[in-house]
Amino acid sequence: MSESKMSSMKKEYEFLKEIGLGSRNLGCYINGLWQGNGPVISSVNPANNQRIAEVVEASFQDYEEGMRACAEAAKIWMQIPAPKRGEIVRQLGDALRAKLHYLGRLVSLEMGKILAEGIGEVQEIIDMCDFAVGLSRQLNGSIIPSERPNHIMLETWNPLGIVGVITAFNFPCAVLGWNACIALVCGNCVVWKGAPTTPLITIAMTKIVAGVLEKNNLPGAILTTFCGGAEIGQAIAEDTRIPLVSFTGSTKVGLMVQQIVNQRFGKSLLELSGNNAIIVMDDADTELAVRSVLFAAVGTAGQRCTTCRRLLLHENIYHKVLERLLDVYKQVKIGNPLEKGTLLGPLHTRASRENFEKGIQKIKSQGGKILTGGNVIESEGNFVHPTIVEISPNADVVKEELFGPLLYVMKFQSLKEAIEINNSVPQGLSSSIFTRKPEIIFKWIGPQGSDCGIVNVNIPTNGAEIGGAFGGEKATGGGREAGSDSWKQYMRRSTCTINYGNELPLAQGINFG
Ligand code: UN1
Repeated sequence: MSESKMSSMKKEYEFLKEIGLGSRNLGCYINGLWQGNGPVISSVNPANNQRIAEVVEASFQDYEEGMRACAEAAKIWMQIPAPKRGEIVRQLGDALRAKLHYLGRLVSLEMGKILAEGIGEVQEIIDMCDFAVGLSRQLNGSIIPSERPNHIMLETWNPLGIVGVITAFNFPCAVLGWNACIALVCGNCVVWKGAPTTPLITIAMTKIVAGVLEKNNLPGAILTTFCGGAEIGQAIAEDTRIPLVSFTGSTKVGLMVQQIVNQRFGKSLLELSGNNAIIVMDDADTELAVRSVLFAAVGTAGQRCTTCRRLLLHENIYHKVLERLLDVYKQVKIGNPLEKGTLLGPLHTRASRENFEKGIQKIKSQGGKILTGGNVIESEGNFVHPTIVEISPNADVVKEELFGPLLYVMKFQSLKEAIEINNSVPQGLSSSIFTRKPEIIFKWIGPQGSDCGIVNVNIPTNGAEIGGAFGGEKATGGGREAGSDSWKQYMRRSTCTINYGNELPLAQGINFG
């Protein structure tokens, strides 16, 4: 089967050639070669529901073959010194820089987010590469004083072997970047299954990594990629050759993944649903808050896990902020995500649009009052209106994550009440407060403040930098990816006690015969 039949490709998609894509693409990168023996699927443009290209997904045989090659490659990769592995990741950063605009365009085309966000997503991987290069010289262990004479204790960090990465459609390549950059410098091979609806991004991203591996005469299987659905995800979760499975997706599926991985004593790293609030106090810079809410609630058409879903306004500024926000919402340009000036692109699939419609019905039935939007846009794409709903924080729908440009607004009287509302949902990913008062800021970030993994002040809930650890508590799954000391999850810790004397003193002073 020919991998690229460019002649049948529409003109607007011709840029795909630049990142190695054709009208029919093999979806598995196995042992340095492209293949695919599973079902043939179509990648669809969310702006018009027309086919962009075809992809051949993985079969179980493809999976097995890929895993075998990956396990072999792991033996080689873990022996390469960490700073040398860092050098490969540095080259990956450069390869991504060279293709930033093409890849960003593809993210926008296939996922549906606006071009600036598509490019931003690829930039996030480049930032991760830079971070990981530095990290490759800082995978430091420690020396611990031993209580025994002529003994020393060391803590060293070793690779796990293979890290499985299952990513979602909303960040179809950045989340691979968070995991893979760190996993690779830590000495692990990576097995990646991207979202079934963003296979072209999975393939294009893999081709860039493959190019770097090839150039350095390294086994292609250091990154093993499968396009596929839940069956491949399940195979990864069950596979005892994969000590760590990083999963991004819904709380419901994440719980299933965790249980399967737990059963075999594997480790899982979960980035699950968010339900993020912005609190605006009555001393806040309201203009800053409005701009932040716009980006956080409308950006990526409300399909980030960090999207602001709940806006908590102090009663003294409630009407002022709401009026301003409604005014700003009227000016949001909805349309083709690739066109300049568009702020709101389509939802990712037809099914997401239907879910949005159903969600609105449920919201109304639970007493939600639609202040703007609340309907889909009749067109060939998956467009919906940006929506603001006035609702009680106790309504059941408020506890659920509904992907779409949907914002619940609610009123509060005191900081204590606002924090209680913030913490009252099952999820615990991101949160933000707008205030200038130090006493409020420090309460907010302290033990009785926000219970989320990301606790912001005067910035949106989304758009986190890669330098910090990214992830959330409660039903968000507890995982931490990207920066800070997240790398420790991608390694196993060895506590080594070395006796360099001739006696055998025992710990705790035990005298054993
Ligand atoms: C996600 O939605 O899965 O903080 C990740 C942000 C981005 C990552 C979002 N840096 O919004």
